[in-house]
Amino acid sequence: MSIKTIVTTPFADQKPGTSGLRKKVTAFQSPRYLENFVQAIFDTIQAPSGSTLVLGGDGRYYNREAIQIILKMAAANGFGKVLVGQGGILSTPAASCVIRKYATFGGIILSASHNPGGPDGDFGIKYNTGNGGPAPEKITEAIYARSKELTRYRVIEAPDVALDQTGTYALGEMKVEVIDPVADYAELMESLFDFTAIRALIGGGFRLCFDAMHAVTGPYAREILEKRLGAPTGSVINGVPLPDFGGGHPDPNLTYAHQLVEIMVGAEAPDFGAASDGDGDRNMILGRQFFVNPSDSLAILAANAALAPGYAAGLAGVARSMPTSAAADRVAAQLGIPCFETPTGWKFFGNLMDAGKVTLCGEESFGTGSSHVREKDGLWAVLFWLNILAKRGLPVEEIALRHWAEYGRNVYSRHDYEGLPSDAANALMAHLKGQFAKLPGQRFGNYQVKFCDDFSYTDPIDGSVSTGQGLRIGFEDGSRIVFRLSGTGTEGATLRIYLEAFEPDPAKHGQDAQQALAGLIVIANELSELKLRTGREKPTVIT
Ligand code: VG1
Ligand code: CO
Repeated sequence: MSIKTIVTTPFADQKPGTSGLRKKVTAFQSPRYLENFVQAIFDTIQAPSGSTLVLGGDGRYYNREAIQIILKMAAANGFGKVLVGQGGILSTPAASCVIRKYATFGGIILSASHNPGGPDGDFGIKYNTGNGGPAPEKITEAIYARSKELTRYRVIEAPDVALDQTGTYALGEMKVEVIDPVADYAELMESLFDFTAIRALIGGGFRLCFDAMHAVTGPYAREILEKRLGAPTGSVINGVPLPDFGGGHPDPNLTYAHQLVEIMVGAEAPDFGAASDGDGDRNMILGRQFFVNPSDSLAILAANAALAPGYAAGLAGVARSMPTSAAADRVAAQLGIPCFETPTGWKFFGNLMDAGKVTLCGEESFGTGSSHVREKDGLWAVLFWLNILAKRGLPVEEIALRHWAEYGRNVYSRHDYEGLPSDAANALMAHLKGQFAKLPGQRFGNYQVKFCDDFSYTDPIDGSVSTGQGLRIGFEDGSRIVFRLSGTGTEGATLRIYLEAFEPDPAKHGQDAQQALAGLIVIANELSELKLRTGREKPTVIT
């Protein structure tokens, strides 16, 4: 088998964002683009000859083609074996699970997560290290640096590998093992949660609806929820992964998961609804006519963790990203465990989990997870909720209301403005930052500014520093506004405004978040000159 060295020239734009390199499919299809980035990964990670790699993706358009290219490049770069999900499928948490279980050198995950797919949609690629987690910034920066100086890549000439049958195949000197993408993951879930109790709950007439949004979780949810836990066939909707996600936007929020939302607000609504995203690492949890904010979900899981067998021994600590509400902090304080505040993106949780400092982690963006893998995990969160519901025997809404009554409610919302011109978004951020010197002490209605800063983080384990992670304006009463630009989009800029206020009074806990936060929303819009600078009257997505 001949290894070919292909001469190339660098692309200037291969800088990984919050979660890997995401671009339009057409960008990845342009000659040498994918190859260059993959070679930059291989050159950076310096895997010893004969190492094993995990490879899979969320099934979106171009997944199969990319897998064939990466396999041939892995063979040319001295890997001994690649574990690939059947059909090229591996959800992000399942990839993390497989990397850890088989102690591989690392893995490559093909996904643009919640971004739309199809020929005109998005594609993405990211590298995960041997702990199963997204490569830390030190490595992603090195990959980017390497991509800018690349002069050649290596690939073998060989026929494509059959991906649709499990089994072991030879590709040059390298072995390709096509594995069942669900089995290892499902086994891990059974080890963490009380499947017997959940089966009894479902057997007793409890009804659930899981929306896989035509993305990667379909096969996982069918196997676990319908087959192993006995939910009636059809409990999983949109369960067949499609290359274009059925034309939808596989983002489990109130806007894009509208089919599920309509079911859950309807008269015949089931007891429990959930959805996951393109690559299976996000989750949205709904009760009957009730939405669980992801920040609250993290806090509720932490408070009830002892009910799940995998967490009965207690939590070492919890971690949340900075824009996530402080609801989890209150639970941690009561449990007497530490709570860490990290920048946005799962890569910042890895060191804390590896060091045994935290067990549960979460983000406001529908991401929750634990040290069982090193990625956020959508179905894991769904099973955790089902475990809690089975043990407590209360409706979702009642669990949330009782939680707030005990801890107080961190009323929370995120407003996203998608597809803004980058110049306008950058100028808005600069304008905000320019006011920071004079804001502290100023009063706006009922709110007095206590502090403002641009969040930066020093990793407590390796001391690495990450700056420019979001503009924070904190008020004397503990409420706050955070402004951030997204690092996962592929078109223009997305501005995220995160709003949070604390409400101790249970009589007010039923209030609509947008109403409760109305005062802060006005302040956020005025301080940022939002309308003037973006021309937008209202957010694209409200969470
Ligand atoms: C978004 C979320 C962030 C999440 C990231 C990757 O990033 O805000 O919390 O970790 O997506 O999730 P950003 O930079 O667009 O705000 V996923 O499910 O897209 O891998
Ligand atoms: Co995702």
